Amino acid sequence: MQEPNQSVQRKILHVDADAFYCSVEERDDPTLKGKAFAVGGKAERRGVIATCSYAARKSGVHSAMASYRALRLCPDLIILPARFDVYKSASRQMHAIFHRYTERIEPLSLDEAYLDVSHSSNCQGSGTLMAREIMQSVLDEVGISVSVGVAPNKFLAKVASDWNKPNGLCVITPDQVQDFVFELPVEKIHGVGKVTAQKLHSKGIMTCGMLRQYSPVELCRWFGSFGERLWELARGEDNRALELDRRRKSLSVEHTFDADLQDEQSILTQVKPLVEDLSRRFQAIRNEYSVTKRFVKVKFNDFSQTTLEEMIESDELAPEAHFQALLTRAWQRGNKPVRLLGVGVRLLDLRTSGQMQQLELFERRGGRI
Ligand code: DCP
Ligand code: MG
Repeated sequence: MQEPNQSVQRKILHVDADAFYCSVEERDDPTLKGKAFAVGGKAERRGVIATCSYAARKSGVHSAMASYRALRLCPDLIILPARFDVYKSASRQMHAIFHRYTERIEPLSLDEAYLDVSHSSNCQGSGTLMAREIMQSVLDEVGISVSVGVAPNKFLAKVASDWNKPNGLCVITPDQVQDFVFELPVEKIHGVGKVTAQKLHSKGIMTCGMLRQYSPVELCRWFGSFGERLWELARGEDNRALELDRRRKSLSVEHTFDADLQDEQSILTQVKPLVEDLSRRFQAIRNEYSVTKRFVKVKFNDFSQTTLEEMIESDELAPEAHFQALLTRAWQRGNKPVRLLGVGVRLLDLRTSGQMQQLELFERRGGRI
């Protein structure tokens, strides 16, 4: 569900827990305090770091880094296995706190959410005071610290929550927006990844202030349709409403193998358990979605990767055979040993596509009348 676009001044909070998994681990084992530690997979099983403590970050360790590399950078690093149930429960507690302030919440991940408090009467409507209370309540009740950004839109609220991390609060009031954005490095802009940032830097554009010298036409010539968006964001404008109910667009499972798969045959034998896992997960949501496409992902031993997808035809063979055929084609693109395989499906949301009502109607007629 998307709320209607309003032109009224919004008051948005972006809340993001600090080193989330690690904060939860430290809460449950205070001897970890101040130490370089991480949550992730074992180096000898080719695991990766999910997150690491701020002490570990000083050595250059970061999320998504291979654990063996993290240990090379930081030999004393303690790597703990993930306890997802505990993190989920901490996340639920955080959300219960958010709900005291507003029902307009857009969750982005377990530890991160936008809150639209434009119409909240708590704290006499002060976003700053609500942010302080939320930080304190999460600390008291969940036992971890969060950082909060307060701003008139989503783009700036997210930048702000990162500004004074950890345990930081950053407020950008409407009259501070122009000054704040003027100095903002372009890589902080929502949607600007490494490639776009490099392209901007190569033109000498380092900050949003510099970006403002260019017209939307020029920016569109360089960046396609994203150019127009860049033009707006460089002025601190972002009219995106909160997505209050984020629906799934795809479902996938993937596996990193302990040892590289060397040839096509060994790849094909791995497809069955992956597809079974995917089917099992799909069962849980099959009343709400139908599938439109299947896709596969192959990551080679040099970390390059490729994905391939195809429409799902109505008269299909066993789905496993389809995934096998697709994986073979994807593998042939690199023709190298493989460290990771993934299989997935793109989903059609039956609720928003109107098919749910039809299905319900059909079932009621068929079943009862
Ligand atoms: N996570 C993960 N793999 C990644 C990135 C993150 O498993 N590549 C998990 C672990 C993080 C959690 O998601 O604890 C939240 O991700 P964040 O990006 O918010 O990172 P942190 O909360 O760990 O640190 P920060 O203080 O920078 O927000
Ligand atoms: Mg976080």
